Amino acid sequence: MAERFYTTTAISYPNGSPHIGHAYELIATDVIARFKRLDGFDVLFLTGTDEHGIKMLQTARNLGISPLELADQNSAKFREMGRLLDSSNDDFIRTTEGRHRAACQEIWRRMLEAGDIYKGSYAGWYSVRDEAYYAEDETRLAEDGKRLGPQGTPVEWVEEESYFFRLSQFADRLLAHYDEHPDFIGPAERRNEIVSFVRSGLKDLSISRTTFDWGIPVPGDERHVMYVWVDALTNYLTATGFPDGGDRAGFWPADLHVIGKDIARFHTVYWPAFLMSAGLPVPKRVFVHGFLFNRGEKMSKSVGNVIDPNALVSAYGLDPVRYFLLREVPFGQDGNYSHEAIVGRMNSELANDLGNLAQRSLSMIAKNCDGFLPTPGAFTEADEAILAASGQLLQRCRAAVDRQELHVLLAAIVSVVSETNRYFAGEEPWVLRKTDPARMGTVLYVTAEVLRRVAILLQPVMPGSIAKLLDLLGVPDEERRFERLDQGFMLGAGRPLPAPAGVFPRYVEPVADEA
Ligand code: ME8
Repeated sequence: MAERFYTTTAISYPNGSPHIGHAYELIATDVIARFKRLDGFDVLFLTGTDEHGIKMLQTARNLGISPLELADQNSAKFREMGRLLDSSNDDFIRTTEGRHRAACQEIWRRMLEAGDIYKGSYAGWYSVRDEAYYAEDETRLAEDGKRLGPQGTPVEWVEEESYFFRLSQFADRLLAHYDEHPDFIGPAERRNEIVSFVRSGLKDLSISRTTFDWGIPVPGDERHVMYVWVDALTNYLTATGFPDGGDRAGFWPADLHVIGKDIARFHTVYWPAFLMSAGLPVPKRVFVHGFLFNRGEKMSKSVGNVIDPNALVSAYGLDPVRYFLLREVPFGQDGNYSHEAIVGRMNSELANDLGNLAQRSLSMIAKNCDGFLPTPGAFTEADEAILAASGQLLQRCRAAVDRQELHVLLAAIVSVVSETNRYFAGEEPWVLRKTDPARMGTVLYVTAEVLRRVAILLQPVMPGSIAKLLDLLGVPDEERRFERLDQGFMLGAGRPLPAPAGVFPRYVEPVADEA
């Protein structure tokens, strides 16, 4: 039976439309899921929306609709974004679903039974208008002596009954876990930050609210709703069928949670502590990616520079956008997006290096070999060198994907494509056409074989365009999995190839309409 692999994105807040940060995370996780499927794993890939909590309630109130209406409208936009981006997620979870309520209530019961939940009171500066607590340093005194919150609304000192989770009791167990599982948090810088945060001591966590009811009721005390992060994190378990079991139960613990840097603590401190308390296994790895900035500026709705993924895809096409986002920014670091950068990558690496190589070699086969893949003669040193370099790619790519170094995956492939271009230029098959047609056939065969290897490995990143390229190379669907990159398997000489066609168009600046 195939080995299982379970990966997730964070679930997004549907209190607005999806932006490029959401698209980035979904695309990256999709590449990992597709890579694992092609590599023979039985994959479960989950994404979805995080629909409870005060933020949703406030946004809905401002819009004059119910929080569920808001969630319905925007969750549909996130689902739509998944389709637009060609995301291969196997499930899309909404935290307002019945299956999720059951899972949250069960994990709560288990934490309670373990003695890790107690009732206490929560105190702080509370804004009735915002329905939110603020820390003292988030508030300020107005001229009339009234205290105001960050939104300028009056706050008052309030004490509220709340359930608490004994997070303070978990520091040692968490530190031991980080120690025994050095790969639990990636990349390493994030791991170090979390370890020092936990070393500095943990406070118990307030995990219920009574001031609003847009959430999952606490079992046995329905005046309380669960703190949104207890609810949100549990989504990963819900999708495996917890607590009922079923077909997906074997997917827990998750192999990989992919999240952004602002929510690392929730996933690497709170989440494993909740699971340890409930007697459940902890996920194997949490990978923390960086933030995407619009030319260095953080995106926010108030700054008005949120990039709509729809706009990007219609400007450049889906696959160039997928490629660009993973190629440009080392995964795990912050990065910038700009029109010039995407056009640069698209035209130099996709249209020129890969697209032209395919177009030139396949057109020569069409013209000079009657459209049949030529039969190669004995391989020269140059042939062997490029075949060896492309033959090592699978191993390099696997290692990169297992560490979520998606930029390393692409860099490895790009370097083989460059090397193949040098090989092709150096062998001058257009000269050989006259002087040594048999040798020309060998060069074209080797080039097509290297393109096959590169294309098979690029499928997860650009599924649509690469499917076309593999069609042009005469690779049938059943030969597109990574097992076909094993030593010994090569393109069958003599296959008829379809008429060549361009796969990676150049980006041309649209000409402004003359008035
Ligand atoms: O945090 N660049 O939801 P969310 C890259 N509901 N990634 C970004 C980004 C940017 N500019 N902006 C946001 C939540 N993200 C919670 C998660 S999980 C149990 C609950 C990432 O809609 C962000 O880091 O604010 C997070 O991983 C994801 O998008 C969803 O963010």
